[in-house]
Amino acid sequence: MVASKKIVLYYPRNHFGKQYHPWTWAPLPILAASAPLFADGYQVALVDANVEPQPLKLLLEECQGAALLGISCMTGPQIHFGLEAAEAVRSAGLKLPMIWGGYHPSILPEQTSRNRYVDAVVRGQGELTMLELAGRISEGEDFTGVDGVTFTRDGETVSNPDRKVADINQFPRLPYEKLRNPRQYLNNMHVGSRAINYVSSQGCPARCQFCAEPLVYGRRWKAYKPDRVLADLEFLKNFLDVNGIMYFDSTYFVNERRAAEISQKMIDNGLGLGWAANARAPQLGKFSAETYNVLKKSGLWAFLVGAESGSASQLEAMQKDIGPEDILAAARAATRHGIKITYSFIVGFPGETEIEVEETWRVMEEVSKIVGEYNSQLHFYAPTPGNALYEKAAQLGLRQPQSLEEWASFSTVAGSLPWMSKSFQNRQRQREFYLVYGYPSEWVRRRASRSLLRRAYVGAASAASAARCRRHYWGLPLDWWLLRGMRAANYG
Ligand code: B12
Ligand code: SF4
Repeated sequence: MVASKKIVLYYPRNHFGKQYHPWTWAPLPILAASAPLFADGYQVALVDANVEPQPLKLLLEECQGAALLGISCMTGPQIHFGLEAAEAVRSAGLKLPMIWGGYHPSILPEQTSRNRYVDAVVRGQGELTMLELAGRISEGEDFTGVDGVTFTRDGETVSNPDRKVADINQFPRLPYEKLRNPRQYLNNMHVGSRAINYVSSQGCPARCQFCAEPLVYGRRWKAYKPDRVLADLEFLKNFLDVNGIMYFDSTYFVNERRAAEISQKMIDNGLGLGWAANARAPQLGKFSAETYNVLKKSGLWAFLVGAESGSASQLEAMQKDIGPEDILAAARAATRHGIKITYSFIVGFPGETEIEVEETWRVMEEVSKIVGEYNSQLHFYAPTPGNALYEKAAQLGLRQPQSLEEWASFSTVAGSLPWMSKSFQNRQRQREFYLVYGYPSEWVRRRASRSLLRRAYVGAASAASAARCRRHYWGLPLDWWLLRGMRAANYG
C-alpha cells in the first residue's frame, strides 16, 4: 500500500545569535538529497530555517500527511535547532519517521541514532540512501537492510553496511527552482552582484586531522565532469540571472585538467561569471601558466586557501601535508598571474605554543607583503568530533559530549576551550588589527573614502599599524584601545 509520496527535508538554523556573515546561502545539503526524490516523482518540501520567519510553523504544516522527515546537520547549532524541530513534530502528534543526515550524524552515527528523535541516520553521501529509504517508507515498509543506514531499536544499535560512494555525475541537477523563493539566495558580493553557492565535487583526498572530510568520504574525491558543471552553471544563469558563483566544494582544484577545461568551456560559452573556490596551497605552486591564464579569463576572482598555520610543526602535527613555504609559493604564483588569494589561518590548536602562534603571524605578514594587502581570515580552533586533534583537545580538558542532546549545547566557539583564555583571544585580535591596517586591503580603503572621520580613522590606524609591523613591536597597545573605542563609536 502506498502511504504517501511526500517527503519533507529540513535545514536547521546554523547560528545561535548573529549570523556568521551577511550572505544567505542556498541549503545545498538538503537540495542535494532531494534531487533524486524529485526525479522519481516525490513531492518534496524543502524547509530552510535560516530564511523562514516561522520555520517550525511551516515545518508542521508541511509534515501533515508526509511519509518522512529528513533533518540535516553539522556539528554546532544545527543540532540544537534540529532537535527543537523534531520535538515540535512529535509534540504535534505527528508520527512520521525522522531521518538525520549530514556531517555530524555521519561521524557519530551510533550515538546520534540513540536519540529518541532519530529513527535512522544516513551516513555520508545521501542521494541514493535517501531515495531507497523514501521508497521503503512510502510503501509502508521498514528500512532494515538499507545500506548506509544506522538505527537503534529496542536499545540495540544496528549499522547496516556502508554504501559505496557513487559517482555524482549520475545524480540529477540540484533543483534550485524548488526552493521557496530561490531569489533570496542571490548575494551581492565580490564574485558578482547576484552570486549563488554551488558545489561541483564531494570529498577531499587530503587527510588533515582536524577536518570532517577524511572521516565522511574516506579521502575519496568525486567530481562532476566539465560538461555537467557547464550545464549547471548555464541553468543558474538562465534561471536566476546569476553573475557569480561561490563554489562550496571542500577542494575544487584537485584535477588541474578538469579545472582548466571547465574554465575553457565557460569562456567558449560566454558565461561571464565571477567565481571563487577552495584550493590547497601545493596545487597552486604547480599549475602551468596556461592553466592560470584560462582560470583568470573565465572569471576566477580568488583562490580560497585553508593554510591553517604558519608553523611547520603544527602543520605536521595536523597532517596537513604542506609547509609554510607552500603557502608563500602559492601566494607568489597567484599574485604573479593576477588572481587574488585569500587564506584562512587558525590559532589556538590544542597544545600550540606561543612560538608556533608567532610563526603563524610571521607567515600571515609575509603573505600580506606578497599580495600587497592583508586579506586573510583569522579563526580560533573549533573542535569537531572524530579526529586526532579532537582527541588531543579532550586530553587537554575539552568536555566530550556523550549524546546528541549534549552536542546540542556544545559550543564550537573559542571561548569554550579550556586552554584559550580571553586575553589570548584579545592579543590575537589585536595582532590581526595591526595587519588589517598595516596592509590595508581594497575593502578597508573603500570604507575610508565614505566620510572625513572614517578617512581620519583609517589614516591614523594605518600609520600606527604600519610602524608596528615594521618594528615588530606589539607592546603598549594604546593605539589599539583608542582606535577600538573609535571603531565602537562607528568611526572605523
Ligand atoms: C557552507 C558551509 C558552512 C556554512 C553553511 C551555510 C549554508 N546555508 O550552507 C556555515 C558558514 C554556516 C558553516 C558553518 C560551520 N561549518 Co561548515 N561547511 C560548509 C561547507 C563548505 C559546504 C556545505 C555544503 O553545502 N555542502 C554541499 C552538500 C551537497 O554536501 P553535504 O553536506 O555533504 O550533503 C550530503 C551528505 O552529507 C548527505 N546529507 C546532508 N544532509 C542530509 C540530510 C538527510 C536527511 C540525508 C538523508 C542526507 C543528508 O547528503 C548530501 C548529498 O550527498 C562544508 C564543506 C562541504 N564541502 O560540504 C563545511 C562543513 C560542513 N562545515 C564544517 C564546520 C566545521 C563548520 C563550523 C563548525 C566551523 C566553525 N569553525 O564554526 C561551523 C558551524 C556550523 C553551525 N553553525 O552549525 C565541517 C563539518 C564538521 C562537522 N563535524 O559537522 C565541514 C564539512 C567543513 C570541513 N571540511 O570540516 N559551514
Ligand atoms: S584539505 Fe581541506 S577539506 Fe581537505 S582534508 Fe584538509 S582541511 Fe579538509
